[in-house]
Amino acid sequence: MTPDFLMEDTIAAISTPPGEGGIGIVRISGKDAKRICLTFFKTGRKNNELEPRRVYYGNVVDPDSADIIDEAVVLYMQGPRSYTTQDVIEINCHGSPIVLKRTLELAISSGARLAEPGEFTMRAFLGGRMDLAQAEAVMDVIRAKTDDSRRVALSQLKGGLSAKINELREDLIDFLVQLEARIDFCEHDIPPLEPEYKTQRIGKVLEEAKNILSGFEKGKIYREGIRVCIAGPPNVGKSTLLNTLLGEERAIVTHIPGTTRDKIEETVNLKGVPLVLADTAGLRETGDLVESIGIEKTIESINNSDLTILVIDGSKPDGGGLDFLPQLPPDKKTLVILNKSDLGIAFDKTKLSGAYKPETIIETSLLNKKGVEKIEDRILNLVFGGGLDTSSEIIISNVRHRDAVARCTLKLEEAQSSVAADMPDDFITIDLKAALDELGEIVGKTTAGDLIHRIFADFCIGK
Ligand SMILES: Nc1nc2c(ncn2[C@@H]2O[C@H](COP(=O)(O)OP(=O)(O)OP(=O)(O)O)[C@@H](O)[C@H]2O)c(=O)[nH]1
Ligand SMILES: [Mg+2]
Repeated sequence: MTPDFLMEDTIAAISTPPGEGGIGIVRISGKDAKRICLTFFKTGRKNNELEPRRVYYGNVVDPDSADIIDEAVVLYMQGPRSYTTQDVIEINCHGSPIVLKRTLELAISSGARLAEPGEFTMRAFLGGRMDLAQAEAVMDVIRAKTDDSRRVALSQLKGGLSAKINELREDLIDFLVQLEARIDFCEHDIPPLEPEYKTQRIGKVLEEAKNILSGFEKGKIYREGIRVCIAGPPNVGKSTLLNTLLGEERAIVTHIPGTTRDKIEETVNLKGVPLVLADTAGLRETGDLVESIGIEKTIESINNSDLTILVIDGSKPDGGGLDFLPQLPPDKKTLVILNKSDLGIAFDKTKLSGAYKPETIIETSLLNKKGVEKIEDRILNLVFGGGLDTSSEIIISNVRHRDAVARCTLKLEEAQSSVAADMPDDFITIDLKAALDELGEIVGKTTAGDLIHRIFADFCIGK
């Protein structure tokens, strides 16, 4: 792929979040960045020039009206030693939406084009400053929900995943060279490879690829969080549970059944793991239109969750009304909370024993904050099976990477079958080359242009 035409225009965008702030930054990247900036940035010196790696104080001035838009500090980073590998200008203004908009408009009227989402990082990739997996990690660092999420993303940004993938690619290439040599030259020049040797070489890469795959679920959780739906009959303490886990009075709690009508979603940090908690409308038969829409949302939320916390009123023989509960999918991870234990447990737990394992049923009194830690431990246990170490292993978190590794393992397995069936080496090399391409897609060595555009379209503007 020739990246030149994608790097041709000079692009500009507001790189700080919308709204008011102490400072706001307009970023410009491309060969005309400096010229464009100098058409409206005035340092007040005789020669209005910018030297690389220096910081300049001056004014942003509309060249047509001579109107001073704001004071600003400008940094000039000369390519290739910049984020995008091109000339980059950062104009630090006051964090005012109007100032930033006017400054961006001046950059555009002076010849820059409005950057597309992720276009600065796409240039960093196309310019060879980072590979595709690293570029994708930029957004994961920005969006990290907890410190552990950040650590996983940063390790990918620093090239941890890329190094592992490149190691596997090198292994495959090295083996392919040996096979190709035997295809190209006749047998008496080089002795053929033993089938055991071939199996061992492919098997090693296959095993490592499978190891990477097995860490995906964990990685995805760090990246996106666990979606937890709190559901159950009305008035059992669902909103109390949300507030307790959140540590603030987010949802309204009253003694009136049907208090929560619309779904409330909040993210909490549970020992480094992001939980996206949804408090929902209590499930019951109702003639109320608003409430029945809320109940539809509850059922949708249960279906979309990774984990359902079913709260019931343990002090009542009927659990507060279990008849209206939807059939939970059998493979759904579920935790059952028998709440209000301070009033005595009247609910017969054996009613649950067919459907739920005893360790997933917890008695609590949320009013007295009893049993909360147990809930937290069981959530982590259900999702991770206990293990929670982000420091040592390579963790993949991105579906695109997972799919590529999965396709790679399929190709390696096909190659193994060809070896077992004593097929000629050219058959084996076809599968190995396909496996190699799949790994190349992760780091961007064999990735199609339109896919690259799609990947960066998921970024925010100005990054
Ligand atoms: N005794 C006792 N009362 C509790 C406990 N937990 C919650 N409550 C009370 O139960 C009532 C209902 O609590 P909510 O958290 O609003 O219940 P909910 O399930 O969200 O109810 P809806 O939104 O109506 O579906 C409130 O008066 C709470 O104070 C508990 O452990 N013990
Ligand atoms: Mg509620």
